[in-house]
Amino acid sequence: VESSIPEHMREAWRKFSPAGFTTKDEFEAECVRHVETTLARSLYNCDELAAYSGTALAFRDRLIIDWNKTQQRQTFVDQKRIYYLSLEFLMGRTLDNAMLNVGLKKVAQEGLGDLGFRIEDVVNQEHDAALGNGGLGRLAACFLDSLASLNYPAWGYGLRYRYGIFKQEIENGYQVEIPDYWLDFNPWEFARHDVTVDVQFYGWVNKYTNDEGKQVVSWQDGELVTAVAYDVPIPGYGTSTVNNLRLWSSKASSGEFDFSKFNSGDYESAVADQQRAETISAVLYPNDNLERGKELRLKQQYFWCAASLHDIVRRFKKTQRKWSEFPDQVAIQLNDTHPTLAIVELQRILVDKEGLEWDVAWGIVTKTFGYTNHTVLPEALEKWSVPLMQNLLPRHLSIIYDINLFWLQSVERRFPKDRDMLARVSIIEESQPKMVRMAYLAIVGSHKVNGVAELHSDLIKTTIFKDFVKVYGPDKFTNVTNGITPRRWLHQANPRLSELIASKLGGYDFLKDLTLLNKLEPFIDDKEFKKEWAEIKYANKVRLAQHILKTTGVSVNPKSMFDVQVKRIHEYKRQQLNIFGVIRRYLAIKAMTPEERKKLLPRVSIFGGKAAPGYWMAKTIIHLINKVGEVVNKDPDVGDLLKVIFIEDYNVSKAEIICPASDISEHISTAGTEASGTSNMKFVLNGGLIIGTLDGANIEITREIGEQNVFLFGNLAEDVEDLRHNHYYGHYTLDPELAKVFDCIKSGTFGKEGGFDSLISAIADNGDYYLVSDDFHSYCKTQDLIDESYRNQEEWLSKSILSVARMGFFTSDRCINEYADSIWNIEPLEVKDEDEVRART
Ligand code: HBZ
Repeated sequence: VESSIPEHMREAWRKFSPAGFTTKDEFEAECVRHVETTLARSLYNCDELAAYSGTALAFRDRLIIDWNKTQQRQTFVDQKRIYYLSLEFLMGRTLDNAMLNVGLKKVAQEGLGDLGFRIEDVVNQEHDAALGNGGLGRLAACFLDSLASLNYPAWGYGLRYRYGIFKQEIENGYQVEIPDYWLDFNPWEFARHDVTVDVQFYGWVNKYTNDEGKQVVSWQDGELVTAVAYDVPIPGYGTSTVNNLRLWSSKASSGEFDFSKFNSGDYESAVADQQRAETISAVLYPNDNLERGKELRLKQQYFWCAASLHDIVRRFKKTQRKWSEFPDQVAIQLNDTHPTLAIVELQRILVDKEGLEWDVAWGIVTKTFGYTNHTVLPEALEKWSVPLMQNLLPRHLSIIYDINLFWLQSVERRFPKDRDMLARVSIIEESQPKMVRMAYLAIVGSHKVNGVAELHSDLIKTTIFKDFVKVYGPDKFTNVTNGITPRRWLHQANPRLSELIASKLGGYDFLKDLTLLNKLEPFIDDKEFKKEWAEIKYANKVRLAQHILKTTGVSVNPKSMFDVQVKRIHEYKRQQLNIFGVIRRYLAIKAMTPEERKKLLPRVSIFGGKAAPGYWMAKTIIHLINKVGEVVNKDPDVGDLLKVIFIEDYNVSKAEIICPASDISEHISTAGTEASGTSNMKFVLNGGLIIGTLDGANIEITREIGEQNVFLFGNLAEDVEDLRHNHYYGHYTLDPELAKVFDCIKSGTFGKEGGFDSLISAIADNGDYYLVSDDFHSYCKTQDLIDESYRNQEEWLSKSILSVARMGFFTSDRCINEYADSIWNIEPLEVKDEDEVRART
């Protein structure tokens, strides 16, 4: 490389290359140096935020040393890499995780103590990196952790949104959205102003025959926007591998910036152009499982795909390999259909720019990509209008038409004269306007398609993609059940439980091989162990109770059963079923004599989650929960027997407090709607039991931990269609107990009469699409069973321990190994000793 230091000068270089701190004193020196010089503060004005900054910068330096080493090593060895394309990376906080991953948390804790700070206060200063909506974005973050921890050569590619998911405030029981400007101080990113890509939009397609008689296609004019790379180091646990997450930020292209406007005095419109470019990466779309077809969203998608593909291709070209080797060097995984344009972009690069034959190029493309589907909900399947795409990405649209032509020809050969089949599998939907079906394009352009839990992967094969199974056969479709990283979701979120487990298992190896947890099984009847297990759960509940008191002003008794449902608010996830059940409980308490009440088991119902700002029904559900809370929490008849809490602004760092503190958590989606769910795994791993439907990963969790340890209820996925049909065309009867709940709401018990009519109507009058009434009775009976079970604390504890012992399967390490073996075909690469790396570069 031209920019490397000449051989004879490397000695001096090596002598002064930093090694990174390992001791407490070295940490303190680094921290103080950063506070005093990087931040220009002193011991006279160092608050917790400055202490956080100093600590973060010290750890950042540490990470960078290993990051550089990892990148050098990966470049030198140059084996196949995996590129994970995701519009969302819901990372949460970084410092605590970084300290644990490099094994220096104790050092930092003692060092900060010397400097006058408590590590928890320092860690709490950090702003969440909230570049995601929910499960899909958090999955991407868990995968990055596993990829690094398992030493896979991997890059994440995403967008550097200026505003992450909005902050949620609750005002008079209503959700209010506040912008999340999070970049004020972000020590974890490195702006690479030298790594840029110009991305083109609009313009027109020029097709002509060149001097050699060859058909040439070029995409001309239009406007350019520059993508600037921001790199985020991703450390693995217990390894020196530090991978890279590259996030693109948009700015006006310098080539494009119209200086004549400045010179002619049209300053305002010159600045406006600049702002328009910056808008592309300004904000994360806050919808989960809903697609709205906005042009800016399509711009985001192409901007990010084009920049990432250009970067990947640039890296590949440096190796001077033949194009046919591209799929041996590069695997690209599409996290949902959001990056599907990457398929089209690679085909465009290979055909238009590199001059490859269409079929050769297409062979390379399909070997490179894999596509993960995360939903079967029809309203979430992405479609883009053809006129919109024609205007914004004319060349891509024409490539899509060609892809579709060849695809339909191949279908026609297998199913001659089946016009319906052709119409059904066409990438172009013949609607008004025509639409590009992104999932179909993703399937046709990939060599593997996977769902995220067994039931979900079966469902995509029998419902939304069944014709594709007919054409391709079943082997193209596979399952990789989701998982979570035990580093964050056990070790970091629940350090005492992690420590207790380590004390019995002889160390922390289970964090890298979660199946070792099964060695806990012999302890399910160990009195001393159970006592400690129970104490830890109680302490975690006390901590959550403190958070609740501080943020809502409501005091909850940590001796009550904590019943938690935290996730995005969505009708299919059925928070309404939960709150109706709470109202039933409230009515039951009200009807009791004081003697009867004394026999009851106190409960705290805890909710949390954001509604998409435009999703009226979800916002109504939030409102109802808050109104029920207002009434119940101050009702003297009820006292401690029932409290209803809505935790504002649920996010990753709050999840880290909530998951370890639950006794029972709710995963109660209509069967067949939740692709997997991942919070179910987080709760069980932290010793909570779950109530759930036979949906998503609940089914596999049940299989692993045993039916006797899960509270299952409700109709099965296979029966949903018939039930719905009956709602519309048969005789519909509302569950009588649910009818009483509705009467109570309608009478104005929880605020203004009629305020919740739309919510009730959807169930009572409009077909009850999500089967709330069908499942209500079974839900309530199961809740009663939970009360009974909780009375027997000894048995409850045994269930809790046994469940944790059997959760090994749900580590994201297992997922990543499955993807690596069956989809990506990549091998781990350990970062060797520093000197060896240097000697060879
Ligand atoms: O992905 C979730 C699924 O609902 C959940 O069941 C699964 O466990 C998880 C990981 O596989 N899906 C999402 O979180 N989806 C989104 O957030 C989303 C965001 C933007 C969209 C569509 C979906 O345009």
